[in-house]
Amino acid sequence: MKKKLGLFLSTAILALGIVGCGGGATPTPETPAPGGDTTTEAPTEVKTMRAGIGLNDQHPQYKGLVKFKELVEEQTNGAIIVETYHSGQLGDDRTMTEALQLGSQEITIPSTAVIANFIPEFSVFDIPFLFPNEEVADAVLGGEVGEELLSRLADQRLVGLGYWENGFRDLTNSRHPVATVDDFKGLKIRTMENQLHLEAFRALGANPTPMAFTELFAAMQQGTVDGQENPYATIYLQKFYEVQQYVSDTHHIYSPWVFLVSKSFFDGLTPEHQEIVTNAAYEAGAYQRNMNRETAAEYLANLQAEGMTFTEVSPEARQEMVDTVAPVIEKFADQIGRDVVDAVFQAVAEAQQ
Ligand code: KDG
Repeated sequence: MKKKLGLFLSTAILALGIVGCGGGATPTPETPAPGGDTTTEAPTEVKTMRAGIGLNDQHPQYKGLVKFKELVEEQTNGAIIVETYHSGQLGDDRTMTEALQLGSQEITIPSTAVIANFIPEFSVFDIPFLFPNEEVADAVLGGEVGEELLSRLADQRLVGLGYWENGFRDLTNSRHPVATVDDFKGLKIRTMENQLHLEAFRALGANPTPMAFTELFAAMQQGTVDGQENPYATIYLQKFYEVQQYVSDTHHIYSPWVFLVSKSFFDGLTPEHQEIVTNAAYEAGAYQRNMNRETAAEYLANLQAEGMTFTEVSPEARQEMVDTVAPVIEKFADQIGRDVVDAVFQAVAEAQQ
């Protein structure tokens, strides 16, 4: 677990690759290409990065992406154009990640739960109740183990330019308030497409169904599922309150995103442009994380104002949830990799000292 970001970046910078210049039949981007600085010389070759996410254009994730676009286009003087797409316009999270591998899309920002389908070690961040708070998450993800996991993406023809924040996930449903483990019984819950999530919800007594985010609203509306779990920002901004009645602060998983770039595209950039893109992804990530944290309480209040019933989970009830899912973590530890699990738990312990 010793590799550092510097080593990873210099390896990526040295690697030779094919330039992905964008193109192809895609929907119209949501943000226009920049006018550019007319007083400066126009770049000879313009490269396009198509960036797609699952959430809508009101979400802090999209606002962070727009920030990234502004930084990159300004700092490359228009030599790199970023087209932004939201609401699954380019496909669901898994499809977009595969498109990056193929070089037919340049950027996506999926949850680590989705990335675990490509690199099982990423499921370490799907361990329920792993991070007690955001500060510990920042320390672990920004530390050695977080960076080392990002370096493993290269094997999957992906480049990981830092973690962004989806946030603590909370349960909603249309049936009844959930305050204790008993209340999960029989609830049909949509989960992300991730084995650990599925088993954790089974252990809690729920009846989980994996599903792409793009299908979720309709599934709740049609009653195919009773509920789902996501941070307050998503529950509010995606208008889940229109089809869900109860929300509980289960905070069962802190969900990180990874800012992914197609490796074939990244390898084809000049070292200078690689640095601009890398720094912009980190800067926009910090901007997005702050926005998430500043707005979470407001979004919960908005959900209640929209008529949702809020249930607070007591410390005792949360501890019962922790104990109930503990055997699932043990079961998955080998699949994730004991060395990674141990390194993450150690980093969590150190961050709390
Ligand atoms: O853009 C990323 C989103 O599609 C994803 O993070 C949504 O958390 C999500 C989920 O529940 O699928």
